[in-house]
Amino acid sequence: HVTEQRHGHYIGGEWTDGPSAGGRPASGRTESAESDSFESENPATGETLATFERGTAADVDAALEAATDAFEEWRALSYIDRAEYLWEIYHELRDRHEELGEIVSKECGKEISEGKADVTEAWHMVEWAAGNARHPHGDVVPSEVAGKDSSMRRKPRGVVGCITPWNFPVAIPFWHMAIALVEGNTVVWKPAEQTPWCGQIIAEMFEDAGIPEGVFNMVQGFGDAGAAITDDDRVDTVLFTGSAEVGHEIAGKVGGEPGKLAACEMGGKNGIVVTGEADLDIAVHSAVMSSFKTTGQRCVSSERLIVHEDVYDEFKARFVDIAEGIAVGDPLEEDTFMGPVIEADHVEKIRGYNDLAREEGATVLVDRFDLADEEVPDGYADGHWVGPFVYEIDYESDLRCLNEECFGPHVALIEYSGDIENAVEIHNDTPYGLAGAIISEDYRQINYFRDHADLGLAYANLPCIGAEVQLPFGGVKKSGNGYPSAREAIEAVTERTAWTMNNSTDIE
Ligand code: TXE
Repeated sequence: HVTEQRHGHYIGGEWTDGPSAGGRPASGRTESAESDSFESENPATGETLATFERGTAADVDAALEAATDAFEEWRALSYIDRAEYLWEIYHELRDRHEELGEIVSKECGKEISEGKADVTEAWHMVEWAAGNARHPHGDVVPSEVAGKDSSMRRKPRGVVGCITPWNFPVAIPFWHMAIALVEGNTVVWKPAEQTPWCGQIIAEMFEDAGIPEGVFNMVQGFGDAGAAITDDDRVDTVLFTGSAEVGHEIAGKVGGEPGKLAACEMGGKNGIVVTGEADLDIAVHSAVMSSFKTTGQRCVSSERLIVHEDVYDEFKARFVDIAEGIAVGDPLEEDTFMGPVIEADHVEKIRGYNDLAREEGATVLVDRFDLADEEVPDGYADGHWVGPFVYEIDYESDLRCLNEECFGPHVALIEYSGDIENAVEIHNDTPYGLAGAIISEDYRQINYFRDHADLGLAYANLPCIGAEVQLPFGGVKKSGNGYPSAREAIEAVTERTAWTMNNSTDIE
């Protein structure tokens, strides 16, 4: 449905340009002079893809009213009935896999197989959440007193506000929303401002699935619209994935409100430890995949490779060789490994971190930041291109380049000596704690890493790159408070009732 027309919000079961622009139906219309709009851009070409209404507090207010009004009827449905709507969306995601995968690729610059994988991950999440409707739920607990039944029961919390980033524009929204909805909550969602087209298609899927009006609402817009969601008293739970800066602000604000809850997942300064007897084929593959896939813009991308002195030189030579040759190019071409980064400002952010590493004493091993003209695909000169930047540096605790998330193909090699304890000490020496990996053939070192690395997600002999929907996804330290996604999100979107019932006539 994305065409030259301007696209609206989906509020209370209607496409609308929202109260801020007069509340007219949005579809079929051309242009509204009264409200602000914004454009979705293809980061590979710089061309405009489509134009969208820019949501304001008034539009969020209308969406929250619709979600609040819809809550009682939605929660009254059985789990199975609620899950039926999600199964419809599951089929839509499968049916529109190619189309939506291509839109992801066009709108956020991901190489096409990754664009499609974003959609696959979304339906995995929907499958898991909808399947949950037939799983045991709550706990029966033996009572301390004969003749009494005790159990822990779950209830939906009410209205869930979901705020999502651009780097997984289809998967992350479903990580938040699928479980919130099946548990009986209603939702107000704000997609990232960089990926409104994906937001539009997802909202169309909910419409096509016939979800009752007001149960799912989508307001397009920027951080001010996000803040209008988090700050409103009608919102019972906020699920957020995005930057540490905004996540901490939300966790602080919402966490201070009685009865409100926020679960936030922020980024990381992720690391891979390669021990002295590691299999270097696995180590190099893992590091390349984790550091360069999605052009380094995954929550779990690695920016620090902590390598034992016994294998350092060989690892470095092999990693550098691959980084020199990695194919950067048109994300729609299957042989591309890295597409562009999301936007012009992000190119400058990455440039800043590359410069900072130099200033802090790095020896640069690969600098393809400014791609040679012939590396940029024909006709794509206005895209947001960067290539790999790899450096080695002597570890020091307070170097900013080893502590701050760059979110690009910017990778430090750090040599360590001695035991796994030394590697883990370096690994843990950042404010973050999202994802990390150990590459080792020694199970004792692997177990030490598992038990002592400050991480929400830890991998052994695997690229630090993915996530499974049936496991919790979230971080420790600056990387998060709580789990806005996957299994543990149930805790954030349900209320627990400790239920005790007297089955005897004894009233003591
Ligand atoms: O994040 P923001 P951005 C990191 C990564 C990246 C940086 C900035 O380092 O370079 O964050 O990315 C909405 N109240 N990660 O700008 O601003 C915003 O509109 C409520 C890591 O994309 O946090 C968008 O929908 N909402 C991360 C969402 O928050 C607000 C993935 C995320 O935007 C808001 C993405 C406010 N005050 C970026 N301000 C990960 N977890 O891996 C903005 N938003």
